[in-house]
Amino acid sequence: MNDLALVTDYMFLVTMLTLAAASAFFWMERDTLAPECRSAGTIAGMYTAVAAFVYWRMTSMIGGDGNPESVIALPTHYRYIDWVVTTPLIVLSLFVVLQASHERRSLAVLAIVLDVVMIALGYFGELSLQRHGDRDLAWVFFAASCTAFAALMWVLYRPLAQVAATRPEVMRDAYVRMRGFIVLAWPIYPVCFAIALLVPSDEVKVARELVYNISDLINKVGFGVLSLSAARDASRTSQSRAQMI
Ligand code: RET
Repeated sequence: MNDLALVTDYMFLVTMLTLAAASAFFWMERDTLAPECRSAGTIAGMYTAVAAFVYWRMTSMIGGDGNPESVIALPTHYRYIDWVVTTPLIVLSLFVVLQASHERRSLAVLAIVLDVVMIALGYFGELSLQRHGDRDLAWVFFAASCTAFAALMWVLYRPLAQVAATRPEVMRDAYVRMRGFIVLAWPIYPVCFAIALLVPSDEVKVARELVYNISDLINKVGFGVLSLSAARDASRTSQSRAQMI
């Protein structure tokens, strides 16, 4: 037994429970919003529910007894299955908050494709190392995945900002907060990936799982709260506008 592995074990459980509770909260809260703002709550409930389920699977696979072996043996594909489903939904929330997913459908599709490509290339990088022990190939996939990540950030910062400029202040502010959250919180994932490639030790592997757990919690529950509060602000504005008419 080791302390780091024990904390990591517990964190799997804490993350799963918090995600499940958050998902119930987001879905119940959506009904308190104006009809055109409800998708924000629906989507936040979806990505937290999907992740809670994946965490339930992962929690049942690790021993829960602080044994680092079982944390290290956790199949990586669970993380990637979670991310490939949930990160596009997170990206979509930015379009939803600007009510731009219909008007700028091709831009939304581009952002989602870039996101999925980023996750898929990262997975191939993991596979090249784990299955073939090919560190160089893993770096090539890492670089390609980082390129997709940069392109995604460009889409969120440039063309989407032009859409935001045509929107009321309340939506614009929410969009700025949400894209700021993404650009600050997402880079931890490639950093963890690179550290694990540079320092191949069991300690680092366990620590990486712990950091992924905490980051997933912040990026799903924290981001969900942010987008729900944005939807609530927009909702208040549209309800007061409706009352004036
Ligand atoms: C990988 C591979 C290495 C290069 C890059 C990556 C990016 C991962 C990201 C994951 C985001 C996950 C989130 C989860 C939410 O709960 C795949 C590690 C760039 C950005 C936000």
